[in-house]
Amino acid sequence: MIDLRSDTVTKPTRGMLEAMFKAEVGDDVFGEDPTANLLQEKVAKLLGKEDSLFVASGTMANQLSLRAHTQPGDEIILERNSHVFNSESGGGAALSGVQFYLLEGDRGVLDPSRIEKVIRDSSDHHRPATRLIWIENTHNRGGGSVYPLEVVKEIFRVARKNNLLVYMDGARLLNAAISLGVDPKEYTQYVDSTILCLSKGLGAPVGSMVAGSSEFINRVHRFRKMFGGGMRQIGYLAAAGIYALDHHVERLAEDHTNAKRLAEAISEFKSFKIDPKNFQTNIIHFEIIGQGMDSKVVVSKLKDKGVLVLPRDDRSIRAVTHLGVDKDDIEEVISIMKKLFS
Ligand code: TLP
Repeated sequence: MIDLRSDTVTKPTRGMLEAMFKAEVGDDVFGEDPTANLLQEKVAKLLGKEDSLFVASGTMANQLSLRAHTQPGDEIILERNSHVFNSESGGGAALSGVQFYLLEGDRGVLDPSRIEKVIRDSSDHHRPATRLIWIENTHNRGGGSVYPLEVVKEIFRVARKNNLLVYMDGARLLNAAISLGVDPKEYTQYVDSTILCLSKGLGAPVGSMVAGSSEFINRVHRFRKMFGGGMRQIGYLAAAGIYALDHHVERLAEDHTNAKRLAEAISEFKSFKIDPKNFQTNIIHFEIIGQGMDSKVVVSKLKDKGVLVLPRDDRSIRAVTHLGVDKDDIEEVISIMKKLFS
């Protein structure tokens, strides 16, 4: 099977498994896991923040950050297709008691001037308190779209002017940085806190990192414990994360090239519509325009030929490249699709 459903399907490489096998471990709830401590220092340095913390998943990283940054009743400004709003089981309402002010983005990317218009008047007690501007980079449902640095800088300026914080769901932050050819700190200098997932394109089996000020991470740490996310000998998992950061960052560019190649090939097929220019990283979306077909049909025809993709809605499909699929696999997918759909 060539699995293009998500970059979460990656499995540890041999080198990663060896690094995990050799990891030195201790009880992380006592703060005594040397490999977890090393990973946390490494990520704080990579992202230019005072501290970072290993947590179980991207969802947990987002939810803990939301809880640590806000009070119940606060309002968060975010894009309407954000992961935290659509795909985290209503956690923002359930666990933090916050409400969301949704804006429409351009393939997920928010316009700073529109953000500024919806910030609440803090002197009016009828209004909820706007607390946080939440951006997602790359934006998953936007098609792996990359925030331009200038836009993040301007969002930060608007936030500071209005006494607000900026948070980045950077599950795929390194895809964004690699795509622009910049150091991730170019982004993180303009956000108060961010996450980074180790178990997506980076290929680790488990784990995400939250990074920010020491005071913020201390709060996140407390909530991680409260929500049952304190884990013991996590060095085995942290070792996979360290290996991923040492070996799998630069290669994200290959995933972007493979996604671009697939998008360009699909744009030639009569049954589908896609503008390859819209896809800068490892996620592509294509619309079904062929008669008598819908997403279910396309997904099942591809599955019969050994290719897995995800339906987005009735007439749209998502495909994601990652370290488990190489250039030859992509050529194979193109030739299968040519036979089925061109
Ligand atoms: N996205 C997953 C699934 O939820 C659909 C995927 O396959 O794309 N932020 C962003 C931007 C994400 O895309 C995801 C996962 C998360 C957070 C949550 O990460 P996990 O799955 O580790 O909880």
